Amino acid sequence: MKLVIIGLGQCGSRIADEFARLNGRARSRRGIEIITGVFAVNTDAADLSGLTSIRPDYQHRILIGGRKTSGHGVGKINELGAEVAREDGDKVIDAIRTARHFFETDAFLIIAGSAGGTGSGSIPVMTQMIKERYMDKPVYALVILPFEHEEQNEERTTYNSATCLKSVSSVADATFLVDNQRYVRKDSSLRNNLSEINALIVEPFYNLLCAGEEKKNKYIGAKVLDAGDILQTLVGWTAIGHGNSPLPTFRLPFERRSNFRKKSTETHKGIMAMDEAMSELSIRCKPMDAGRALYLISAPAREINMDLAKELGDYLKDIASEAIIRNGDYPRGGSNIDVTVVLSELSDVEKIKTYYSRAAEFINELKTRQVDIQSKQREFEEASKNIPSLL
Ligand SMILES: Nc1nc2c(ncn2[C@@H]2O[C@H](COP(=O)(O)OP(=O)(O)OP(=O)(O)O)[C@@H](O)[C@H]2O)c(=O)[nH]1
Ligand SMILES: [Mg+2]
Repeated sequence: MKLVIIGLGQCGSRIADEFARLNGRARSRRGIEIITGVFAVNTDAADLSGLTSIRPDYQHRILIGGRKTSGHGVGKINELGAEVAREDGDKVIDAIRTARHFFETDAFLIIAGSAGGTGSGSIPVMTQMIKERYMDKPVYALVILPFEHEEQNEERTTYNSATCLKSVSSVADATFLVDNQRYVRKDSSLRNNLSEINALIVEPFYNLLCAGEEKKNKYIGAKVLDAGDILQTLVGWTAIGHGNSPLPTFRLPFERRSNFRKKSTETHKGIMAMDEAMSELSIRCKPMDAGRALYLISAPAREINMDLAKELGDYLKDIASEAIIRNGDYPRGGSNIDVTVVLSELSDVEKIKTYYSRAAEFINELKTRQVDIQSKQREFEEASKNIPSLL
């Protein structure tokens, strides 16, 4: 499957930069392309020049809102981010057309952090503009939710996230949710290392996008997971994850022939990898709430067999019993069984509901504060009523 990637704001641009590297890896290691164009869009000129892998020209690193922000960002006001996107979004639409292999694109993936200003405000607007312009291609959003410490310190963080999520989910074909905080738990030393978090965020897309693009027979699975399966799976709120489990590095030749013990070891390793994928999903959610799901097994050809595929299918059906499940196998990779899982059409996501209710409280508080301020101002004016003015 081939994507056009558009990163908005600092967070979105950096993750788009990471996708550019992912495509470089697919090209150099596997000789295939999974991305037809990568663009970064920001109101902040300095952030755009800090990227490393996206082409360094104004058609791939696009500055918007130059007049309003003088190239310094919108300072967390996502309404301003939305306004700037409405005014300058055409620059992005024009740039997309220049992508050399644009006609091969299966879908768009638009990325932003929900808590800032530029990305959070512009992602719903850009998604809508691109959908109107390219009606035949699905547009997916990848939204990065803030760290817990950001939510605790700043009400705007929650408010921006709520408005961003409500708006983008109403226009995007599917919205991938990525909770920054989940990546901190995986390894606490990552807290300050956003670039390592970004690499973890894009990793599950690697095999998923590569599997359907292979041309050589030996890398084509018995059941190929291609763009059609992915497009059919992605609807509404979506989580993605992957896990892997190492295979023995050395095996005697006679063990190659499938015997019962080897099969059950592989199945066990496959289940372990799927377990990891489920517990490392990009957002905490209940598999029971998924209306659609997919899994992809990637492993050396000799390790993939019918039992493994069936066991993983049964396992996923057990925990996501309401979901229509699609699957595939991808005979690639060296020393791991790798399992990618996508849960989509989620009917409930606790974290999003919390954003909505906290933002509603915040709006009420703002109204009360406003009334307070106005009455204090009136008192002040009243007190100065009998004082002569020098003007
Ligand atoms: N995973 C990840 N999160 C990031 C990164 N950069 C920023 N964030 C998160 O994104 C949110 C802030 O959004 P930014 O992208 O910095 O804001 P912006 O869209 O540039 O908007 P303004 O700077 O306000 O104009 C916070 O929740 C950060 O934790 C990054 O490189 N990776
Ligand atoms: Mg910024």
